[in-house]
Formats: sequence, structure tokens, C-alpha cells
Amino acid sequence: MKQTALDLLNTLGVILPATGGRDAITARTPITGESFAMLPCATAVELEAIVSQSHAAFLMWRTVPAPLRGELVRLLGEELRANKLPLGQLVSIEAGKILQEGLGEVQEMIDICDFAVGLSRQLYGLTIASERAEHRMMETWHPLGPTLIISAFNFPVAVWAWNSALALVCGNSTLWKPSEKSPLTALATQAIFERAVKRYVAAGNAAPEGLSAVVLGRGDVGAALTNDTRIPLVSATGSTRMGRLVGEATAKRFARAILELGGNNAAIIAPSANLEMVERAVTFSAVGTAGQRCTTLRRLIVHASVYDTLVPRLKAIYGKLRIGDPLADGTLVGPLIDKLAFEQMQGALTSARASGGRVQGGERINETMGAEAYYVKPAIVEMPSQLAVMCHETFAPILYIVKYDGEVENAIALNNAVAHGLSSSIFTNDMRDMERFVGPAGSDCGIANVNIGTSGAEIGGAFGGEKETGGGRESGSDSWKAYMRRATNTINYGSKLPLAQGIKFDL
Ligand code: UN1
Repeated sequence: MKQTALDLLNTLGVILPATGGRDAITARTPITGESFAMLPCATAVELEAIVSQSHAAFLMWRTVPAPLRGELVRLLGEELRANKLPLGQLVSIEAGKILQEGLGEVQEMIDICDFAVGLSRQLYGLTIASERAEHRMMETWHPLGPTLIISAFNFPVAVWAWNSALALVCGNSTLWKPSEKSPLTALATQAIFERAVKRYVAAGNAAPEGLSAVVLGRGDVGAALTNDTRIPLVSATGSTRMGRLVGEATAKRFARAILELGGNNAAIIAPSANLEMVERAVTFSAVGTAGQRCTTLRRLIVHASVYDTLVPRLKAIYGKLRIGDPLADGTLVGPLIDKLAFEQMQGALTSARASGGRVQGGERINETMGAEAYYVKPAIVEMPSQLAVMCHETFAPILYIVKYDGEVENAIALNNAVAHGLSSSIFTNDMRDMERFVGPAGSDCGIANVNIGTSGAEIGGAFGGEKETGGGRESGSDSWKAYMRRATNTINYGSKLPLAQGIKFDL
């Protein structure tokens, strides 16, 4: 596996930096638990240089016309298309997700590049009717500044692309602090970006040095950047604990934060649901990425009338899941990221049993893959009711199932009774159930789907959620506005000076 990873890095044009005896993080794969390389953490002196270069890059980049900024992102999309396979493989190796999902992640990067290229000609502001004669009001959107992207291991490159593609067309420079569990895919993406810049410059365009920079390190590096007053926007993906730190630090200095934190996502299975669709959707959402997506389905709320039909079918499917090497054809579930994830999963299952949950699965398997490789059978836990353990997000493939009776409102109440508010879905063919779920008294999540699972969102919609999910929105729709500053301009083209609100102020 080590050789495969090094070959891929070579193909992608990555030169690994030497540690020079400095504090370092370890690049490894959860597939076998092997380590590949030690990579140096940024020092305080380096951070200072990187942030000032990023700031200087912003000062130049903001003056480039937006459609020309889009041209760089178009080239980035082309480079990603050309490198989809090796980058997708490297994502599988570093994050442990199956190759199909690794490729899907790179496709998500390509899609957001396409979206951002179009957007680069559509950073529209409004014109507004002025109450004063011979006056015009308008809104203009301007570049904001260096944008810090903090990303998690589970989507090690797509989330960078959601943020970067938008930030770049909006006229910002970007700084990227990847998870310490996924530094290699970050370095590979940066190498791909640099090739796009080279082509951009070769075509006669100017791009500043340090327009995008990767900063490796642990939480202290993220914290130092988050507190830096030259960075007006921090977009952070990860745990609610980390998001709270970022939220507090940015609020203290009146910087902006886009927070995309955890989820404790539920699907409601109503009496009229098509159970065949439910089986595939639920399984993909619950066990995909080995239960380590923030959109992973963690709670299934099943109507009593279909419970006894559906649950045994799901259990049978779980019994046959192909778990193993994520690069091998046909595998559906790869490893957990590390030992800590495994221990947290076991802890949750112990609590579930103690509160009366009936557990199928959860055991460690495939130990021959490596002493530090943690493969598990995804677990189904039938719960007597929605108890505390279910209301806690455990980043592992555990699907809790509870029964509901009566009207869909009862299921919606369970859906909403957790701290997070990222994704949710309902399976129904009854339009009244559906409309109640997506209506104002329905799901309180940022994503509310009908007849599809909770995970696997397209880039065209705004992505993010409410409550402890952090409230941020990334990716499609009008999320770009968070990456720009808005100015309201009132222009007087007359020769009098009427005051707003009709105020008289004669000198
Ligand atoms: C995440 O887990 O942080 O909707 C992002 C999905 C993916 C993105 C997940 N498109 O599942």
C-alpha cells in the first residue's frame, strides 16, 4: 500500500516536504494502518510568512475581473478531470472510503468548479428604488479577503473545493488547514492547483504567488490562523467541539465563520414508503464512507405498520455487506479511520445495550489487514425508544432504529429532538406526509429530502444545517455571498441634496 501511495503522489506531481527535525504529523492509510511519511507542521515564523503572502495575493487578485478569475477555476476543473483516477485512489487510501466514493468526491470538486466558472459572470447585486429624486441605489459585491478553510478527514478534498472554487471567483485568496489525518490528499490537490496556475500564467494571465496555500499542522496551527485578524473569513468543517472554538474566536474579532459541523441525521419511513427504495437508500446513507459522513444516516424512524417487514430485510442486507479493502472491486464498506473511531463506536454500542438496545453487528473483522486497521461490521441497533445514546453523534456506522405510531408529526418530533440539524429525509408516497415534512412545522434541518437518503447531496444546493451543525452554508445556491462583502451605494445624479426620511437641515 505504501508503494501505491508513493506512486500516486509521484503521478500527481507531489514532492513531500522534509521535516527537518521539526514537529511532524504522520501520513497513513486506514486500509492497512501503515504510515507513509512524516510531514512537518508549520512553525509560527512560517505561518506569519504564509498569511502575509496570502494577504498580498488577495490585494492583487481582487483587482482581476471576476470572469478572468473564473478562467483559473475552469483550468482547475480541467486538471481535476485529467487526474480524477489517481486523486480518487489517493482519497480512498488516505480516508479509507471505497474507490467509487473516492471518485465521487473528485467529481464533486469538478462539479463545483463548473458551478463557480458560471458564477464568475453572475456575482449579481440588486438595484433598489431610491426614495429621493435623481438618486439611484445599488448593491455591489466585492472580494472579502484571505479565506481560511479548515477541512475534515472524511471529505478531505471536496470540501476544500466547495470553498476554494467559490472563494477564488469571488476574488479571495485561500489558506487550507487540512485534517492532520489527511495531509497527502491536500498536498496532491495543491499540486493540481499549481498546475492550473501554470497554465493560466502561460496563457498570458497574471496570478499572484500564494493565491492558495496548504498549512499542515494540528489544532494549534488552526487556532493561530483562526485568531489572525488578516483573515476575515473562516470556513470550518468538523466536529461541533472544534466549530464552537472557531465560532467563539471569530465572533470575538468580528470575523465571519461558515460552520459545517456534525449531524445526527434521521430518515422517517412512513406507511406508504416504497420499501425497495428504502433498502438501498438507507444502506448507502448509513454505511457509506463507513458511517463517517456528516450526512450519514444515524437514526431510522419507522412507522409501526411497516416495522416488522422492513427491519428484518435491513438486517439481512447488513449481514451480506462486502466489507474490506476499499480499493477492491465490489467492496461496499471500508475501514474506520483509526483506533479512536473504533473505540468510540464500541463505547456507543455498550451504552446502547445498557439502555435496552438490541445490537446486530459492530464487531471488529479483517484483523489480518493490519494490527492498526479497524474494519467493523456496520451495526443496526433496535431501540425501545429514542434514548440519550441515539441523540449523540458517534462518527461510525451505527444505525439506530425506533418505531413511531400515528401521524407523521410524531416522527417529525423525533427527527427534530436532537442537537444537530444537518440532514433528514422522509420516505412516503403520501403527499400530505411529504408536505408536512418539508413545510414550516416539518424537519428543522438544512437538508430535508423526500424518497432519497440523507447523504449524497449535489453541489448545486446550499449545503449545511442548523443548531449544533453551525448554521453555515457552502457550495451552491447563493452561498457565494458569504465569501464577499456587500456595499450599498446611493448615487445622487442631481444637483440638490435631499435627505432621506425628508429631514430638513438648511444651513
Ligand atoms: C461531509 O460529510 O462533510 O452530501 C460532506 C454528502 C456529500 C458531502 C458530505 N456530498 O454526503
